[in-house]
Amino acid sequence: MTPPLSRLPDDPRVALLVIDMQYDFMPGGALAVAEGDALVPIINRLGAQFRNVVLAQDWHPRDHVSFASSHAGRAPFDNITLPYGTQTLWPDHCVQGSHGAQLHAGLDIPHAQLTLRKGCNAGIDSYSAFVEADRATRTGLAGYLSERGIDSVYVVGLALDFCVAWTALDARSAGFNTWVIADACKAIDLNGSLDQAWKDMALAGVTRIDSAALTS
Ligand code: VGL
Ligand code: ZN
Repeated sequence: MTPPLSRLPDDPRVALLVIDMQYDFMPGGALAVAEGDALVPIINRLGAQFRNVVLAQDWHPRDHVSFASSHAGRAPFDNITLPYGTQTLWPDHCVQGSHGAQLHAGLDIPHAQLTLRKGCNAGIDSYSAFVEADRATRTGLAGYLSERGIDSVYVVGLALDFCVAWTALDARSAGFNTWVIADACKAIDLNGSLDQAWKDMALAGVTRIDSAALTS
C-alpha cells in the first residue's frame, strides 16, 4: 500500500517533522553528519509550505548512557548491551544547554509550533521523536499530533539512518501516513545503516519522496 500524495503540505491534517538540525550534527560538530548544513535552505523552503511544523531536538544530560565517555574502556561507535537492548555509543553530543545542542541559527521556520526535546532520560537513548529506545517510554508527540487532528507527517533532517528513520518508523506504528523527503536528509552511514534504514522504512510503509514532488 503506497499512499498517494493525498495530503499536501498546507493541509491542516499534515505536519512537517524537522529532526535534530543542531550544531553537533553539522560539519565541525561533535557527531558531524557530512553536509548536514546543506539542508538548512532546503528545509527552510519546505517549512514555509507547511502549516504545522514540529522541531525535534536531541537533548541529553551530560552523563547520558549513549555517551562512550559514560562507560570505562569504551570508545565512540562501539556497541554495548543495555537492559533495553543494543546501544551504539556516541561521542558526547547535544548536551543540554550547550552550543552543540542548539538548533542551527540559519533555520528559519518561525511558525513552528512545538520544539520536542528527546533523549532527556540519562539511562535511555531516544533516536525516535515518538518512543524512547526502551521501546516503551513515550515522548507525547503522537498524542500532541492526534489531539490536533494531524494524521500525516513528512520527516526531514538528521540523521537519516538514525533519528529520521526511527521517527518515521514510529510514526507509521502510531498510524500516521508517513513520508521521508530524501533530499532533505543526510546520513551517518555506520556499517550499512543507511541501506538498512531504507529497507526497514519501505517494509513499514514509509514513502520515500524528493522535495521536488512537493514544489508545484
Ligand atoms: C542521532 C545518534 C545519536 C541523530 C542522535 O540525530 O540521528 N544519532 N543521537
Ligand atoms: Zn543523541
